[in-house]
Amino acid sequence: MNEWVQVSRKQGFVDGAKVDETVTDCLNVTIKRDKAIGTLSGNVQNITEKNGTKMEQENVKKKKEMCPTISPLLKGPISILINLELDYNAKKTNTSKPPLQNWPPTLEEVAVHYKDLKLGGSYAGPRDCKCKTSVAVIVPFRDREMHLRYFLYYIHQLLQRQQLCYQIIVAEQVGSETFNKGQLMNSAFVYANRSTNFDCFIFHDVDVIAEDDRIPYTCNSDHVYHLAPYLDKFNYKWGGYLTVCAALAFTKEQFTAVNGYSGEFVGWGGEDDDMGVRIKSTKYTVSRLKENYIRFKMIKHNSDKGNPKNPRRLNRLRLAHERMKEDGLSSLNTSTVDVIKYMTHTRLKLKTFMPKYVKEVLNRP
Ligand code: UDH
Ligand code: MN
Repeated sequence: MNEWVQVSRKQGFVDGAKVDETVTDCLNVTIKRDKAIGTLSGNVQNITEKNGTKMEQENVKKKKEMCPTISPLLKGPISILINLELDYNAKKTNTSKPPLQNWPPTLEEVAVHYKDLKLGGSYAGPRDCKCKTSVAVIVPFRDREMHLRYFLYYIHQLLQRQQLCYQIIVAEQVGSETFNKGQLMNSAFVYANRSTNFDCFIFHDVDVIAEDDRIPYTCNSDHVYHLAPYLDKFNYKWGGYLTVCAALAFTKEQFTAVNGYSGEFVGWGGEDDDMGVRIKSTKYTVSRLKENYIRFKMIKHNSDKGNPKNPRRLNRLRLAHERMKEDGLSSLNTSTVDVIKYMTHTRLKLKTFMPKYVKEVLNRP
């Protein structure tokens, strides 16, 4: 039996303090802590006690009942506050509103708000019942700190109301290479499987936020589940494309069957369409819910510097079928520069690699 380690919040400031203890994550699997990051004054995590709080010990002793199919904590629509310039609906609503001050909350404020999180951004489920599913939420990321603050503030609330066990894993690309979302997501999937036995993996854009807590953040073993087809940016209408964008849920079997995402789409576009083709060639289909509460906000933003539109994406897509077996999880060779455990999330710092065909194109005289 692993020992519980209590993570307490204390006054003070310890930034980047390195701690090597072993901690216990949401499913009672032992993981190595890579780093404990101190946060702003008034909210620092210190490892204080090896045998855990009384309440945690009692929870372990007492056999908990399974949580109900429908969580009693759900409230339905979530009012999401986004500063006006970042909101697609701003023009339709009240444009005279002043910008929100001190918003979105900082990572430290999010950590203070969600008291039951464990280091690394994981949650062991409600105190009074055993969660039915454990979910890894994987977020490809670079240089979107503001979006991440919104994302974390709202996602923890939703997942906890759904009585799930979960961990938020942010896969951050480091270095100056062009953004490679596919490689980041594959790498985070491999990382997640190493530490915990998750039932479900949700690949989620950082700028997309669910507007209702009834939108299930779980998996379906028969279908790859496309959570977020209805976005405010497109008036909550789905165009019926093959692409599977914004948020997508796979079981381990499903993600393995498609060999993960292609690692060959460099820059913006293509990898989501390619995933649509991959899923189509397996026994799985894509499912989308139709209830009118399936609504997502997308935070408005400009194009990112390191993520230009990929001019070769359509060309690559034509070869999607042929490449599927060799290109993806099976060809992954990103390097992990660091793993940082915040209270709100685990951050993988990853270096992606340049696909061979891109190198060849760049090296042409
Ligand atoms: N992402 C980052 N950093 C980057 C690029 C992408 O974190 O530099 C991640 C992030 O999770 C984002 C996701 O990758 O949500 C998808 O990238 P995106 O937001 O650029 O994709 P989207 O479809 O792009 O939103 C729309 C084009 C943006 C140009 C709009 C000009 N008006
Ligand atoms: Mn976006």
